[in-house]
Amino acid sequence: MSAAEIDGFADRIRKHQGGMISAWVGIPDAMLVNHLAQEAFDAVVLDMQHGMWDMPAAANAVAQVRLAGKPAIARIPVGDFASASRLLDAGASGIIAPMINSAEDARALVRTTKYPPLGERSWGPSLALNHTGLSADAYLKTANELTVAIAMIETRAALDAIDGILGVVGIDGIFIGPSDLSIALSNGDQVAPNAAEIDSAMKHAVSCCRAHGKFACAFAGDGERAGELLKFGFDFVIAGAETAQLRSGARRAINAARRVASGN
Ligand code: 3PY
Ligand code: MG
Repeated sequence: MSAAEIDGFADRIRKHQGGMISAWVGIPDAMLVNHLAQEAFDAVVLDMQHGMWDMPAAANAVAQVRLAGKPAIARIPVGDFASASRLLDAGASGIIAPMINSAEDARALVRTTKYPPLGERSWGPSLALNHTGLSADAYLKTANELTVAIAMIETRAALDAIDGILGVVGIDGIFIGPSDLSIALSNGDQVAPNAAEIDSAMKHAVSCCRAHGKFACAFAGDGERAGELLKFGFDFVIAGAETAQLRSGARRAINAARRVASGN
């Protein structure tokens, strides 16, 4: 994919062009990202909230994803809006911000991810200019459109405020965190990301997004669940974290070797 096609990601997701499936990587290694990005994922998310990425490693990983012709998206740590603009400066195509619980939180995300007049993102996208091939002027004029700001909905407060969050100009879409949402809705009783109550909340979130003309993303623990979420109408889903994919791939290989060796 050319730089223009990679940067067309924001337009494609805003127009709901096909359910997208993304990789999700928390192990802070750009070479691991290089391998995963060769698979038929539509994007790669770098998880800086629960993954162990620091900024230089994340910037290198963004470059590896783009080298593979894909858009890179970064999930920042809670409230770390300063990192959001640095990751966009490094060439990320989008920012996922966890625990956005109010329209005010959503406005804080927009402030650092969008240039005026939408926000007050500070200037300094040297790597993004290299990656996109745009002049400074062209980047300034298009960056708000070429990148997406995504608010995570994963608490009771966020569900209650979802219309207000979606109504903030500059918020392009939402991302449901089903594990935290299940903990919140059960008052700390369980982590049950696939529970029926979460399904209802997710379907409700998709319909709110449609009403606001915005897109909906969500985390799924594996491919089967990701398929279900696409059927709910999500525009962009995760099909499991790389750690789970790595371990299940290893388990499958070991089991196959044992099965063949034992003649079963
Ligand atoms: C959640 O399920 O809470 C997430 O943040 C997805 O990783
Ligand atoms: Mg979460």
